[in-house]
Amino acid sequence: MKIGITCYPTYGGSGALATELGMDLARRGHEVHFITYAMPFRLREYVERVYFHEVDTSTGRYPLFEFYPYSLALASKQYDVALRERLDVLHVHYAVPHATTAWLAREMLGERQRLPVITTLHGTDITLVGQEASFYAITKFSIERSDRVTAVSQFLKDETVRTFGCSNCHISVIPNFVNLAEYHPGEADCRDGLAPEGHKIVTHVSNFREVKRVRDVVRVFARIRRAMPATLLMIGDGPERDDAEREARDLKVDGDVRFFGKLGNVVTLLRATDLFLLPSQTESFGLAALEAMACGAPVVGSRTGGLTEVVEDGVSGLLEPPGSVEAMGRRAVDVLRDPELFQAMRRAAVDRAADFSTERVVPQYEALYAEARG
Ligand code: GMT
Repeated sequence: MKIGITCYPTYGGSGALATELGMDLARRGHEVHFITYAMPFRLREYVERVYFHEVDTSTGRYPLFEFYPYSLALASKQYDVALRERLDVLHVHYAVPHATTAWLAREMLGERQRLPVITTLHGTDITLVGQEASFYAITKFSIERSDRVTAVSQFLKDETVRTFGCSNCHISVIPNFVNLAEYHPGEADCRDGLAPEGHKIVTHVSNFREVKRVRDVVRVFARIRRAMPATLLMIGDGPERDDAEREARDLKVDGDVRFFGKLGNVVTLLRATDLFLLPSQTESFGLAALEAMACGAPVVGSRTGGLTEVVEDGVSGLLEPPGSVEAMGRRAVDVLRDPELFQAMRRAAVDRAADFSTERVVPQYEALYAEARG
């Protein structure tokens, strides 16, 4: 099949998932065409049967435009690529504005070429952005006009139905997945240089937006740090980073917190991780948590949204209500202090991640494409 994929190319779960999907589809023999404004961050090198079509954002800066109409440029590109490459399907990730531009591209093709549009909902496109007054009607319209819609968790499907009604759309739940050939526990020396000898390694990966509660990450870590030697690896960047750094100084743990900024590949650091922290306000799935679990790191996080469909409380991780830093810290310390419990939880995290392997999940997308083509 010839598959077009549109996603956000920047650091974020939806772009990461879309890129992993494209790469795996190519491994399975499909031809994949990414259509977006920059090379997706996880696609930095040549992969057979994968092509990248850049939406030009440098032209069209006409003085009349105070705001560049990116959505129109994207729709035109999706239309061009679909026609030229004879795409069989167009799969867009994150509804705003991708489901809308895909609908436009399909309308432009009209009778000339059938182009089924598949929209995957990822989270904040439904729980935050899509609900804003200026986007609500068009998001609902575009979801309803997609040929197929998927959500990355049951939570997100329910949330979409609750928020938008979506009487006409049949939403399939296809969970996020992890490539176990790459994400697996590391050897003993994988921790070298990351933290002083004898330190527990605690990690957080996100885009440091408000919804991630990154100050809570630092607060939970401070409770662990009070109980034992430990180092916190903070990976990513975003609007809340300064606050997180200030919190680390205020709690006097800044000497044991390392801020790495954005990293293209986090697997090396995840393999060295003892515990992964994700105390978000809401999380439709928690792809970063799944990748950490595959590397053998139990997750301490929020009992919220789709995270409860990934992490089993008390088995492969620990879940507490958002904001419960005291409980998260206390339970994290209990596990880290008990080598037997910790090893059991580590094994359970790896086992749980295997339920979401590429091999189990990607065929579900292939089947959906085939169904959409009819
Ligand atoms: O908020 C983010 O972390 C980024 C966002 C995105 O769309 O890039 O992530 C959402 O999609 C991920 C991939 O499906 C999910 O794993 C995240 O849980 C989800 N984020 C939220 O719901 C806050």
